[in-house]
Amino acid sequence: MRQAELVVVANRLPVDRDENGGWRRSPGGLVSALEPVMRTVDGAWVGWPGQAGLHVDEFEFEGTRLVPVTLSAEEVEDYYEGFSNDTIWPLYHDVISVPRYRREWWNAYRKVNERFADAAAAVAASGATVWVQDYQLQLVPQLIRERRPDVTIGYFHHIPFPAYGLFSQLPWRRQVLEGLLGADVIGFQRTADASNFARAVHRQLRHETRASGIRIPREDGTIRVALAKAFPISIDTASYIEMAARPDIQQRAIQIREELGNPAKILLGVDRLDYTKGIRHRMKAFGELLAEGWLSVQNATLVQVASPSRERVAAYVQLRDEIELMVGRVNGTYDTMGHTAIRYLHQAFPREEMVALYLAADVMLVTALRDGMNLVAKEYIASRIDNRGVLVLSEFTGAADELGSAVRINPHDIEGVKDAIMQAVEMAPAEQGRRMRKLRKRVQEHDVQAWSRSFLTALATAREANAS
Ligand code: GDG
Repeated sequence: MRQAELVVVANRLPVDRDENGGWRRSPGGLVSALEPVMRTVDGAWVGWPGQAGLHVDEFEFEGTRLVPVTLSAEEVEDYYEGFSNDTIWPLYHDVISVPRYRREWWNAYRKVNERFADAAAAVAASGATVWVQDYQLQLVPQLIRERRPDVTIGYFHHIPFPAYGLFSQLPWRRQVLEGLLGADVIGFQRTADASNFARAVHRQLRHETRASGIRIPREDGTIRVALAKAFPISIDTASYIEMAARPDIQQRAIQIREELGNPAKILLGVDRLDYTKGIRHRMKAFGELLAEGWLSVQNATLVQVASPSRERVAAYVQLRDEIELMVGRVNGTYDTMGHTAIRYLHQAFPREEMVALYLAADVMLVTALRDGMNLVAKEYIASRIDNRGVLVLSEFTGAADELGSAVRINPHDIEGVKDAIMQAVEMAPAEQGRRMRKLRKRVQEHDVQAWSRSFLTALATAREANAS
């Protein structure tokens, strides 16, 4: 088979197994971001097929070569659920939950990162571009560089990069920084993340950091420059606009409102069930507004989609219990036969249903305590082709850097969240339109295709700079 000019390396392949043992395209934003690029070059995608112990040979899917990396059940536990989701995830989200540092997990992480790097090194054509995705694979850039000094390497970090005071807790902080520095371009969601990274590199490795990049001395005395910079990710905006214009989806939005008993206002939360998303803070604020009589179940319902996530990690099991206790209490106190306070859905829905929910929602609540970007906020905006609806947005999301016309909140300040919810519920249509038009302009001009283009352009520039 021909070697690939562009190799994407991500924890997951862009496909899911279907009932018949075949493959279907997974719905993620990254997949639609890279699809146009992959179609124009000889592309390959290296990733885990999603099932422990599943061994599959490489195969071609919709014109892209897919290279599966096999993980044993034990590796899924240690590398994925352990080090990725119980060490790095909580640490990088400002220790909202306590990170666990276990040496077996780190050893598995290293070993699995090597396997991904081997697979990528084997498929890349001479002088190819390799683009590594996210925190599960932080060692891969350097491991690829060691194997294939001829390729250009990019890395994009989808989650926050924490301040040095927190990052320095990590027993393997040097190895992680060295792993990331193997890339020519290291992309982050926000400028603050890129600065935190540069500072960690300076404190730990003493490399000089300039505006033009981080200067890494090579063994032969020359310098290699790695660029650490913000490339805020976005969504496939056109596909949301298209879905929002579909009569069947608009009809479904009307039906959702009817099924909820026609409340005057529908508030909506959509999140993976994750402790970073501030679901409890949002419910607390909503519950207090009901208790104090500012809202009633006849005039307001909160729909909370909490899609199942990482269900074998203890912190997620506990969070689910806490949230479900809270929903039970609020609903038990305020529900009537015909109206509910919180319609809680611990389920995953098709994208069409999500867009119908976005269309039905008068107020979208994004109350994350820490979030790399938060695509839900952008999806809501893209879907509001009627220029109505209000986005309440936590300032601790990457999205807050771009979406200045949202109603901003500090989710820790429950009184502030209550005020923001009331401001959103009572906002006049003209004011909604004024804000929504500005927000829509941003997500239309800056979609996920623009994101991948700008990253790949920076990578091409870095290649030229380091070659000269
Ligand atoms: C990470 C970073 C960063 C959710 N439930 C359902 C469903 N979803 C979709 C949403 C959205 C996506 O999942 C979630 O993306 P977010 O950005 O909100 O959050 P994370 O999953 O934490 O993503 C984050 C992102 O990476 C990209 O860089 O923004 O900060 O944490 O697209 O719509 N989709 C469907 N059914 C569901 O039930 N179909």
